[in-house]
Amino acid sequence: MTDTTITATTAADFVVVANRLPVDLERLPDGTQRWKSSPGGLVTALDPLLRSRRAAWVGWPGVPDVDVEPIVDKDLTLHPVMLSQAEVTDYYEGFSNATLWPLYHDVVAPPVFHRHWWNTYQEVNERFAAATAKIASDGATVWVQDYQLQLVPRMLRELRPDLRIGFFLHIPFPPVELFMQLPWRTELIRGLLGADLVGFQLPGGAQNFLFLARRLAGMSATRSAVGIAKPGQVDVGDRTVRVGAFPISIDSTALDKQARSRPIRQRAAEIRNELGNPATIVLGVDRLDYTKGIDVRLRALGELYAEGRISADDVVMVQLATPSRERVEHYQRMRQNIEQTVSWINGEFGRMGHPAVHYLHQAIPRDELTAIFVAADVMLVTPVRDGMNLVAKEYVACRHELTGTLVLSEFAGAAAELTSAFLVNPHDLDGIKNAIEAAITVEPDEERRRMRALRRQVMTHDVQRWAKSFLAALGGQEAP
Ligand code: GDG
Repeated sequence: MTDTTITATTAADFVVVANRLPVDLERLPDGTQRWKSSPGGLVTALDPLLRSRRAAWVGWPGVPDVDVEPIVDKDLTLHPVMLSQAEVTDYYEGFSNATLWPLYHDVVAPPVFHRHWWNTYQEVNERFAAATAKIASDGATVWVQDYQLQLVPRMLRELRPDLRIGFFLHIPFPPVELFMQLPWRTELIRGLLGADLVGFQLPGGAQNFLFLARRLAGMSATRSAVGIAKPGQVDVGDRTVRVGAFPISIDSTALDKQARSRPIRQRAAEIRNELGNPATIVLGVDRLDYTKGIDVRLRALGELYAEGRISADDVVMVQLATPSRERVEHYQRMRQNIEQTVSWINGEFGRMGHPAVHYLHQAIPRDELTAIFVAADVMLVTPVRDGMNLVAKEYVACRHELTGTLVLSEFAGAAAELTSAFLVNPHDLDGIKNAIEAAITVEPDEERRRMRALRRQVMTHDVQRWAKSFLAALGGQEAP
């Protein structure tokens, strides 16, 4: 142990390090603050592991300029990392979301490179590493999450060589030619190589990383063995870094159970009614992000209405667009563009009291979202690039009656597993239009066959299996 101030009660054997804590701090109008739980997929996935040992979570509480004490939430210690408003601007909105996010998503928007953003990214990563070093017990397992914290593995290893460190990237790892644009490319690769295991969603990301480790950091890398949960390796001095693909998933059993429950089924019927009982409900659910291809699917739908291939009397679309990164400039322009397209479609093809597209720019409660998945006949998931896309898997988990069709972009990580969806190239507008039409008019036999195959994959490959296989590989074992 390098830090003698840690006591038995604060030292943790298992530490998750993520940009955000699993709870958000909320500032109330009267100036007081309170914690609000925001249980995401990661918390659900890790829940059994977090409960079974002395566990901690290091992350930012979501509000700038507040320095709060650690809290214990059902046996899990939460360690808030303080970020100033300037750091949120430069590290989070800047380097993470205006440099790395577009660069890692095939530069669908031009990445912006600013040296002062990079400096802040380094400083904030150092703060996360220091906070983790302080609370991890001797030989603890630490699991660092995602693109905001790629320097943490190396920084943490320097502070605490005794730790076992895993890193998982939730977004795509880009092709070598694109990654090479980054002025700080070598530092990032070296940062990741501080881990014992670096995990990606797909084997392609792992391969890109292995190539770059050899090229930029001069390491000797073995590429041949890369495959799902079969890591390749990079030799870094006397250490070996394992590299592999671990496609993330959802808590399929819990969602399936919820979708079968009476209140959800009742609410789904109500939603259908509220939408005017159309023959077909088409659904899109996304964070409002330019990678998600919301514009592409709206355009496809609009052209189908315009050509009379579908009619707003029987086909109605619901597009939920959760507000996201609203202070980043590119997101503001994209929102305007999408909202204009929605207005165009409704103006041209809607009727009084019967819009063709129901568009909500709001976060919806989880139960309501499940009911919408149950109500929808066709799910459109058309990102131009996506690490995985959990929405596609969630829709499948809600379709126990084997009805419903999924139109899925080939450029979502989920397409590698969900091969029985109607797969589309999101750049091919005619292809998307044909797939939407095919999904709406599918024969019941084919609909069932496809959904059965999709469910076989989603129900057996759940998020618990994902976490277990990553941690088994981190512990030096092959995944079960
Ligand atoms: C990143 C990667 C990767 C959406 N709107 C509401 C709501 N959601 C939930 C969905 C789903 C989650 O948010 C979104 O997950 P995705 O995977 O679709 O997308 P990202 O946020 O971009 O996630 C992605 C993921 O990390 C995991 O590794 O799959 O590729 O980009 O669970 O249901 N939930 C509620 N209300 C909403 O309005 N309650």
